[in-house]
Amino acid sequence: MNRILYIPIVLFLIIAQIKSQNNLPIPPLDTGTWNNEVRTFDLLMSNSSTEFLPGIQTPTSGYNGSYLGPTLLMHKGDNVALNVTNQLGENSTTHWHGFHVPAIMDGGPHQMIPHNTTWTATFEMLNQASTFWYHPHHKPTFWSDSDGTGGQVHRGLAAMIIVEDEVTDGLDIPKTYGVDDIPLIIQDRAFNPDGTFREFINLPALVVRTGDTMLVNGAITPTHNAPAQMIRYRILNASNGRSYYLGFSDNRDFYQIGSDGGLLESPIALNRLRISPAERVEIVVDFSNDLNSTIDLLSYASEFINIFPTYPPPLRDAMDTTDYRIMGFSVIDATSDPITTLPSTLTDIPLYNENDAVNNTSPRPFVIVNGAPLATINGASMDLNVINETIQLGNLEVWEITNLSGVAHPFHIHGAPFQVLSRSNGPVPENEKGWKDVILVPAAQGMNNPGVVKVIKPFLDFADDTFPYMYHCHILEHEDRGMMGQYVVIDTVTTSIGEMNEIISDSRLYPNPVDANTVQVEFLTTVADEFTFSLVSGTGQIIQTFFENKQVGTGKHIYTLNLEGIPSGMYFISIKSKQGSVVKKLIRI
Ligand SMILES: [Cu+2]
Repeated sequence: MNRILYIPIVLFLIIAQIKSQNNLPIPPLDTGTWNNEVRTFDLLMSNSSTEFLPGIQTPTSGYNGSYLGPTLLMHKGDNVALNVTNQLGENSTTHWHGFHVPAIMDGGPHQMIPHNTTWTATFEMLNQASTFWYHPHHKPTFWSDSDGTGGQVHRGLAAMIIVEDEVTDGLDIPKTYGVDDIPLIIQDRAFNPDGTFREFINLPALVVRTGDTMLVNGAITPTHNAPAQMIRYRILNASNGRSYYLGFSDNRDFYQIGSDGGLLESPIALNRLRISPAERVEIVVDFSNDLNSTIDLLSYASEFINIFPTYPPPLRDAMDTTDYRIMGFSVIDATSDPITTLPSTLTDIPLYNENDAVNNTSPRPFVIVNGAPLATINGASMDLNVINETIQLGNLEVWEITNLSGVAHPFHIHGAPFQVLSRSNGPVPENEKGWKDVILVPAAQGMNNPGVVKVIKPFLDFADDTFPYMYHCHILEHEDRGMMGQYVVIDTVTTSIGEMNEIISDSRLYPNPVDANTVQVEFLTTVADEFTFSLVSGTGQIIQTFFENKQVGTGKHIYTLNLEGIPSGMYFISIKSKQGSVVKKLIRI
C-alpha cells in the first residue's frame, strides 16, 4: 500500500523538478529609480554560484545576482546614470553595447573599474528603441586570462537593455515584458563533471570558449510557456564565439521586426535567421493556432555550414555541422487582450547614400587577419596606448572590412549605429537594411577571395581627442587576442591635436608621479586666450576646476595646482582654451 503510493509521488516529484528547472527564467526588469529627473540604476558585479545541473552548483558571476543580470529599461531622451560596483576581486569594466554615448561613458577598456570601486556613467539616452546589452569590456594581459572580456562574460556577466521611444510607444506590437515581450539570451557552455564551466573543450574551443550545451536566460534548453498569440522575442546572442541559424522545428515563418539598433521598416517574414555573437534580433512568432502544442527553436547548423561557414575544417565541432535544439515552447491559453496582427509599417529608416560619405571613393580600410598568437586589424594588435584611427567630427564615412582569414568575424563598432552598404557574399538581405552595430563578415574563400562588408557610419558628435571608441571582432577570444582597434573623433576646429601643438607646446607636469599636495603645470602658448585648468578622473569626470577662464598671455607659463584631498590614482590635467585643449596624464601616489 505504502509502496504503491510512494512510487507515483516520487515520479511526480522528479517530473515536477525537471519541469520547473526547465521553465524559461525571465530576468527581472529594472526600470531604475528617478533621482533628480535622472533614471538611476545600481549594478553590482559579484561572484557566487548557480544551479544549472540538478543539485550541482557552478561557480559564476553576475550583475545583481549569480548569473546574467536584470534587464534594464530606458526611454529615448532619458537622462541616465548607471552606478557599477565591482566586487569580482579583479579589474573589470561595463560597456553599454550599442549605445550612442560619449567615449568616456562607453565603459570600454579605458573606463576601468578596479575591485571594490564604483564607476558611474551618465548620459542622455540618444538611441532609438531597440534591444541592447551590457557586459564587461576589459583588456586582459594574456588573451585566455579569466579577467578578460571573454572570461568575464563566460562566467555570466552579460544582460539585456531595452530602450523604448515614441515610435514603439505608439505601435500596436507585443510589449508587455515577461508576458508577450520575452528576452532570450542565448549562450553555449560546457560543464566539467564537478559542475564547473569547462572553458576550452576541443577545436575550435582551443582558441574560443565554445560549449556543447545550450543555455537560454541561464537555463539549459528551457521551455517557454507561450500564450497562444503573437509573442515578441528579443534575441541576444551572448555567446563568446558561436553563431546560430535559427528556425522552428515545424519550419514555420516568423517575423523579424528589429535589428541591433532599431526597428526594421516593416516586419519581414523568415523561416531561418542568422545571428552571430553580440547581434540582437527582435522577432514575432504567431502561436494563435498552437494551443496545447509544443514547438522547438533549433539552430539549423547543417544548412548554415553550406550557406555561411563560420569556421573552416578542422576548426568545426558537432554543433557547426548538426542541427540541435536551443529551447522549446509549450503553448498555453492566450492572455485576455492579445495582439493578433502586426502593423505593416513599423518605422521610417532614412538610408544613407554612399555618395554623401566624405570617403566614398576610398573607404577607410580594416583588414582582419586571424594570426597566432596575436590577431590583428590592419596589421596591428590592440594596444591601449595607440590610437589607430582619427576621424573628423561631422564625417559620414564608408568603412570597408576585409576578412583574409578562413573564419567569419562579427565586426562591432562602438558609437552611433551604422548601415550596411554591401557584402561580398551576395546582396544585403532585407533584415540587414536597418540599424546595425555588429556585422558578420564572411570568411575568405581562398587567398584571392576575401570576405568583404562595407558599412556607412556617421560621426556627428562627442569629439574627444583623449578617450577613444573601440572597433573589434565580437568573438570575445579574438577581441582578447588583439582583434580590436581604437578610434577618436576630433573636432579640427576646436580640438585638433596638430593645431593645438602649435598653440600650446612644451607642456608638462612636474613632479609626475606626484606625492606632494601641489603639482606644477608648465606650457608655452603662442596666442593670448582664456584658459581653464581642470583635474579629470581616469574615467573622464571633472573632479576639480583650478582656474576658470583665466586670461593667459603668450609665452611660457608655470602654474601651481593644489591637489590637497585628492586620493592616489590616475588622473588627467586638462588645459583648455577657447581654441582647443591639451590633456596630460597625472599619476598621484
Ligand atoms: Cu573574430
